[in-house]
Amino acid sequence: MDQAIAQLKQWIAESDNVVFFGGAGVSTESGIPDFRSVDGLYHQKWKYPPEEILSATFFSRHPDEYYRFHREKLVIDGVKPNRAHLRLAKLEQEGKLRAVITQNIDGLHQAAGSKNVLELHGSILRAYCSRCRKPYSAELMNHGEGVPRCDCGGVIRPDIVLYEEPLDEDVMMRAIHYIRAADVLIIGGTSLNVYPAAGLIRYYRGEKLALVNLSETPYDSYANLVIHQKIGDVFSQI
Ligand code: CNA
Repeated sequence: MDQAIAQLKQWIAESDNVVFFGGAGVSTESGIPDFRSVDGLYHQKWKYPPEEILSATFFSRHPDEYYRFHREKLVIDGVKPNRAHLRLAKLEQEGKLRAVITQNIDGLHQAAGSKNVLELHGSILRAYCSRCRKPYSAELMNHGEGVPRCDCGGVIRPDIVLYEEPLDEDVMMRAIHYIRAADVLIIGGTSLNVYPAAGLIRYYRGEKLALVNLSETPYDSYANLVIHQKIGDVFSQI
C-alpha cells in the first residue's frame, strides 16, 4: 500500500473524530461529471457557460434554458453511490466519522447511508416555489417538461444555492463547528476553487489534514498529506 494511504488509514484507526469535506470529484466515479476536469461540464459546449446558467440572474431571466441544462446535465438517472460514499457511511456507523460536509447536490451520501450530511449547496432532490416557498417534490422539476410552476404561478426551483446566492448560514456554522473540532480532516474530490465553501479549510486547527484529489489544488502545500489518486481507490484501502 502507498505510504500516504497507509498513514491516512492509521490516522483514521486511531480517531473517533474524523470529518470529511468533499466536492464533485467524490461523485465522478458514479458517473456524474464534475465542473473542472477535462471531461467536466466547463469543457463541454453550451450556448452559455455553466457558471452563468447556474446563476440566480440567469434562472430568473431564462428559466426555460436553465431547465434544459438542469434536466440534461444535473439529473442523471440510475446513479449509485460509489466506494467513497459507501466507505464514508461505514465510518460513520463505526463511530469514527462525525460529519460529511459536501458541496455536492446529488444526494449520493444519503443514498449510501450517511446520516449527518451537511449540504453546503443544497440538493436537486428537493424543490420549492421561488415566489411563495411552498415545497414540491423534485419529480416535476427533474423529469417534467418546460418550466415547472406552483399553484400560485411562481416558478418552482431546485433547493440548490445558485451562483450569486448566499449559503445557508446555519449549515455553514455547523460545518465550521465540525471542522474546528475535527481531529482528522479529509478533504476529497474538490478543486477548492469555489468560495465561500473552499475557505472552510482554514478553520481546521489540527495536524492531520489529508487532501485526496486527482489534480493539484491551491491548498496542497497547506495539507499534511496529499494523495493525487482516485478517491474510490483510496477509500477502498482505508
Ligand atoms: P470541481 O471544481 O469540478 O472540482 C472537482 C475536483 O475533483 C477536480 O479537482 C478533480 O481533479 C477532482 N476529481 C475528479 N474525479 C476525481 C476522483 N475520482 N477522485 C479524486 N478526485 C477527483 O468541483 P468542486 O466540488 O470543487 O466545486 C464545487 C461546485 C461543483 C459545487 O458548487 C458543486 O455543487 C458543483 N458540482 C456538483 C456535482 C455533484 O453534485 N455531483 C457535480 C458537478 C458540479
